[in-house]
This record gives sequence, C-alpha cells and structure tokens, in this order.
Amino acid sequence: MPLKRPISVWSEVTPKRVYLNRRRFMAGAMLAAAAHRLIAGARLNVALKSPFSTSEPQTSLDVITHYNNFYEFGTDKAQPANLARDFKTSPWTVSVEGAVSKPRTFDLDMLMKLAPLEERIYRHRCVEGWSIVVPWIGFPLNALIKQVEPLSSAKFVAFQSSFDHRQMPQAQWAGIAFPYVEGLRIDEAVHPLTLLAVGLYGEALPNQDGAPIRLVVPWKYGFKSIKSIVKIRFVEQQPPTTWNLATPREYGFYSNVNPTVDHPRWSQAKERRLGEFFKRPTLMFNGYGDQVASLYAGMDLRKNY
Ligand SMILES: Nc1nc2c(c(=O)[nH]1)N[C@H]1C(S)=C(S)[C@@H](COP(=O)(O)O)O[C@H]1N2
Ligand SMILES: [Mo]
Repeated sequence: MPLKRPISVWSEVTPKRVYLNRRRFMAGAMLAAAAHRLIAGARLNVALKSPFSTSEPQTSLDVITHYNNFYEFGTDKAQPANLARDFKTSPWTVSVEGAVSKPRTFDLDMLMKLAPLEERIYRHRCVEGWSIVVPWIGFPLNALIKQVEPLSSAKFVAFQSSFDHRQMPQAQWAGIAFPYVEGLRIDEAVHPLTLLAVGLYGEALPNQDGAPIRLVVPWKYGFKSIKSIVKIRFVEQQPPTTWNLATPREYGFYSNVNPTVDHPRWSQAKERRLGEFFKRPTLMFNGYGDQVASLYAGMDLRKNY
C-alpha cells in the first residue's frame, strides 16, 4: 500500500524568488520547531495521515496514560504515571550499531528529521488480555534503518531501553532483568507497519508511554513494543528478549498476536478493549494479517510463538 506523500508543488505555482524566500523561511521555522518538538506536552506537527490507521474508536488519553506497563517504574498499571513523572528524557541519544556500514548515534533532532511524522491509529493487544486503540505519532523504523545501511549479515535487530536505577528505584521489585531488551527479525523491522513513536494524541510521548522514543509493532503482543529506546543493534543471531528470558515457557521470540495459541496459563481467544464491558474476539495478527501474514509463510506458529 503506497503511503501518501507530502505535497510539494510550490515551485510549480509560485514565482521562483518568492518560492526560494518562502522555502528559506520554512526551513528556519522547521528547525526552530524541531528544537522544541520532543519536550513533554509539546504539540507535534503531523504531515501525514496513514492508510494503515484503524477507524475504530480511540481509547481515551486518560486511560492510555494511567493504565501502563512500564516495569522500570513499577508493576502496577497506575504507578508509571506517577513514578515516571520526573524521568529525564533530554538530552537523549539512540546509538545504532552492529552489522551496518554506517553506525551512528542519533540525537532527538536528528531522529525527528529522518522522515515526515505520521499519525498511526493502531490497535494494541497486551498479552494479559486487554487492548487499546492509540493514535500514535511517529515514523517508520525503516527510515532509520536506511540511514545506517545494514550489512547482508544482519538478520535480526536488537533493541535496548534506558535503565538508570537512580531514576527507576521501583525496578528492583519488578522481578525481571533490566535493561529491558527486545528484538525483531530484519524483515519485521523494515516492515512499513513497524513504527518508531515519538508522540500520541498530537503531543510528544508522555513519560509513562515510553518517552522520548519507543517501538510500536501492532501485530505483536504489547511487550514487543519496547519503550524509551537508547540502543539499536543489528545482529546475526536471534537476540535475547526480556520476557523470553524471564519465562521462556510462556513467552517466545515472535509473540505474534494469535487467538489460537493460548498462553500456558490463560486463553488468548478474546480480549477486553479498555472502556468496554463485553469481551471481543482477538483477531489473528491483531487484525493486521493482510499486511504481515506472508512474513510467516511456512512457519509453525505453535512452535514459533
Ligand atoms: N522498557 C519497557 N518497555 C515496555 C514495557 C516495560 O515494562 N518496559 N512493557 C511492555 C508492555 S507489556 C506493554 S503492554 C506496552 C505498554 O505500553 P503503554 O503503557 O504505552 O500502553 O509497553 C511494552 N514496553
Ligand atoms: Mo503487555
């Protein structure tokens, strides 16, 4: 499915000198905007609305920001909203390394200029059995991947969250190892649905939702969508992932939403959309099968759960 492109036809409708002046002005304005863009609560300018967005009702901002899984800031759903309040997200860098020809450390301004920001309204299905619909703002992970030019030996991408025990004292009680780590196969990472989110509901990400930059992989259980990313590494072997390390019998590497493969301790056939009373059936690949099922052709999804 082709993404809509920004319209840039000024040169065709405006005299050249006016056009150049306007362009210089716009470039200045955009630079000024970029410097402020990712401060908490800052409005983000969205250039593109995505054809991948669902038209289902969006979960309220209040729920999205007060019912969180972010174990670094506590294991209760209400804790991250309070305990991540003062988390320092600026300055911030994401180091991109490993099997690439151009390893690089990106600061937030560089990340914000990689691609036009898009709104992506995605379903999010947590492995615990609840779901939400989130109007994310971000850009395809693929835009970053293109910059570093992966080598052909790069078969997987490993992600690492920020971890600072002084800012995350609750983490010691979480019962999982930190820093939180996740991974994708390279074809999953470059898939156009795979998003690096920097905002939601029109503003820079709230800390509890993974500020300043997090992954969103809508056809996988929510735990694959790693928050507050500081490192991305291209590797040859399947990398370790936090929930697989913690409980390998319960959580595999792929973690595709699959109503026919139950968690060992509960069914995955249904889900509760937060804010709704009745449960609804869970869809294969969380409803994104048309776009992603081909990635898993020939794989046994009971074994590769
Ligand atoms: N670093 C980190 N990333 C994380 C988690 C976490 O505990 N730590 N929880 C995951 C889980 S289980 C879910 S469901 C989503 C929740 O994202 P949300 O709070 O923005 O809805 O974040 C995922 N990313
Ligand atoms: Mo989750």
